[in-house]
Amino acid sequence: MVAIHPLGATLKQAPPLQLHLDGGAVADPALQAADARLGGVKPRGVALRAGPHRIGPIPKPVVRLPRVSEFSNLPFSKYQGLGNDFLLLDARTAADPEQAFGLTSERVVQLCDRRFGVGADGVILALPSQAGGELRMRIFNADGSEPGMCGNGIRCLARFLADVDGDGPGRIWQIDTLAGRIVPELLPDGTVRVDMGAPFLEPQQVPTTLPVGDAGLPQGELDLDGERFAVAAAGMGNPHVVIPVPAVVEIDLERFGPLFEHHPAFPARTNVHFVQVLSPDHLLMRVWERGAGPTLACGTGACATLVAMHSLGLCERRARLDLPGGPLQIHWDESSGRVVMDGPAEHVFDGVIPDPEAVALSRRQAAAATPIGEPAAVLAPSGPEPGPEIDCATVCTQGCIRPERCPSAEARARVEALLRGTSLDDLVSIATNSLESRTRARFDKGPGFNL
Ligand code: ZDR
Repeated sequence: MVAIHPLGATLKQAPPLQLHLDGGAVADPALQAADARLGGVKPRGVALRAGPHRIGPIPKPVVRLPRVSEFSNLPFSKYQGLGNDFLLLDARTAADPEQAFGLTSERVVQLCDRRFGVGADGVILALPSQAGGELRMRIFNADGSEPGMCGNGIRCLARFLADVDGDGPGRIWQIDTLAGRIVPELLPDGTVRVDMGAPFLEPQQVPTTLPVGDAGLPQGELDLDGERFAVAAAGMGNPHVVIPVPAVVEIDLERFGPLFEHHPAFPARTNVHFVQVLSPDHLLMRVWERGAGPTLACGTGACATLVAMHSLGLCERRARLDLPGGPLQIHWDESSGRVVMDGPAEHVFDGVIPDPEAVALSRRQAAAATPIGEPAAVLAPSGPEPGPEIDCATVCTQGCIRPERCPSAEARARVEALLRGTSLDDLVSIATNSLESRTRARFDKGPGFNL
């Protein structure tokens, strides 16, 4: 039986730490500095002029990953924020951005599958701006649905943009999302601070059928599977239900997560957060994400949780929220009403998914070239469109971007074939002749040639 934590009750004592995961908390002065900077930011939904971007002292582009227009293949980068992982696709310069990569919800589901695909909690597209920002973000959950916002995802997007464009600390992006303008900033320690905007506390904005209660946000008690929970709800561009409990470790997430997600009180379904108060500035959470299931972290969820818990009188306006993947620092600024989130975002790896049609064609060619019963001598190169020549030393510094036609792999294969088919004596003789002919060439150029 799950005990109900009475909403709005004053905190008596911090229960013992049960799922504590240590991590790099960000010092308060840094957050205060952010508040000062964020003071002038206009409310979400208002079309803003693209603000002047503060470009840090770090040099301009060093590495530029291939653009969608250059390949029929699908180049992606995988990033994670506290173990909430995403595939990042850069369609900022695509000729037809909305059609870029042929993304359908079925394709998203397949890409996110951890066994039949790359594996991720979601797919994020960087698109050209439409509402005055620098760019636009679209996010798709692992089930192919499209939420309005994603806190961990936008930190990952900021880190990705900085890596691709060669930007450094101090860089701020004005990013348009379905939830309005969101403003991430790269911090000196490599983590990302995000101005997440003001929370939505009206029931129809969340959306929820729960009425606004004494705490000033949607509240109520819900029956699930014979158990009763006191809950509060808040929107951060996507819906969240927050359920304070004495011990999150005791919650059967697989049982109650889906029941809350699909509860009729949340007509657009909801993200689900069980939260335990460790101290007034330290909360412990477990997350069930709409469209993704149990995840290691949830940025918008941590923001909604702090807003709900503070409204209920259960924590301060600024707190550390420990998620299974690590901590986030959240501050609900009193003067601006906006929520600021600090947390990490890390590059995991880059990859390329070959165009399925090119793969199919190449297999058909290989099959046609192989007499039945005999093995193929050489596999046909995959893909009918060879694509432009690339300089591996420049574009492949984060990993091979075109493994199916990799010039260095070809060169390595030729060298290996030479080594396999040549005796040591012959190799020594080749090297000696080569040295001799190069030396002779230098002397032939006459005196004064600079070695
Ligand atoms: C929880 C989330 N990953 C984040 O970090 O904010 C957002 C993903 C979108 C979520 N699953 C939803 O609202 O459907």
